[in-house]
Amino acid sequence: MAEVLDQIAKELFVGNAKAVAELVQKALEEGIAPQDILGNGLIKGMNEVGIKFKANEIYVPEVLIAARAMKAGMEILKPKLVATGVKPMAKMVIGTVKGDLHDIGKNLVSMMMEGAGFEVIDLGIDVPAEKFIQAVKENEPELVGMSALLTTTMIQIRENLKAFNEAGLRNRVKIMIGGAPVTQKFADEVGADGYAPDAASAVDKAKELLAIG
Ligand code: B1M
Repeated sequence: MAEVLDQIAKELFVGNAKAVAELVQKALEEGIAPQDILGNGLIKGMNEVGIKFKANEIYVPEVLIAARAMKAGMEILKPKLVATGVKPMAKMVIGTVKGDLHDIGKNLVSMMMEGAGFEVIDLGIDVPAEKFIQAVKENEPELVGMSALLTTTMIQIRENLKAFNEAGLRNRVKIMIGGAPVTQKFADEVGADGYAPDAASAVDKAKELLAIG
């Protein structure tokens, strides 16, 4: 594998946004295919971030800095990927539920999902059921993610699932939930398809739910 791709992965892991952007440009100039740069450079680096984060060897600030480096690389790469018609692995709509303004964890999940090759449509915070539903109708994602940080707002997830059922959309998407007060038990109770305790596990769970290798 080209040396420049290893360098991209390494610089992404340490969060060096400037170096990542320059190396992506260099890789393109060397004639490396955009999907190779994505898979064997950027995503490879971000996977490593996920592994270390899950193992508590690095923490939220490092992940945020790595995600910023990923973004810098993607800004250069995205137009080339679009031009070569490379499709994202899958599409995900994500948001923090109605009444809840916490978004740090949700943003981390979004970044890790993007880092893994998903297209993420982020609806932001305080997202009512109708907005999730509208976004699913408009974007036809395979996956919907709901984040809740308060015991008073996590019950909103139950309402959202009801609304998805009533709109006849429940079987069209997989629904993954998370956030500090959310548990697997709660996910089972409300009938969500999956739960993930952290952003790196969210990527694994999403791939498992969508049967992506
Ligand atoms: Co708030 N807050 N807060 N707060 N806040 C908590 C959550 C709280 C535990 C603090 C406490 O009392 N000890 C408490 C909740 C108690 C409870 O309900 N059990 C609380 C409270 C009470 C409140 C207010 C009500 C305070 C008040 O006004 N009286 C108020 C509510 C506002 C509202 O939402 N309506 C409030 C406000 C705020 C701020 C705005 C000041 C700020 C949020 C800023 C922001 O997000 N932009 C804030 C913050 C920062 C926190 C704490 C300190 C940190 C949360 C955080 O970002 N953690 C928090 C205490 C704490 O957790 N130590 C607290 C870091 C983040 C990376 O972790 O979000 O858990 P987390 O995300 C993880 C996982 O949970 C998971 O992956 C992430 C990364 O690994 N995950 C998912 C998250 N979403 C996922 C989705 C998935 C999968 C995994 O699939 C879709």
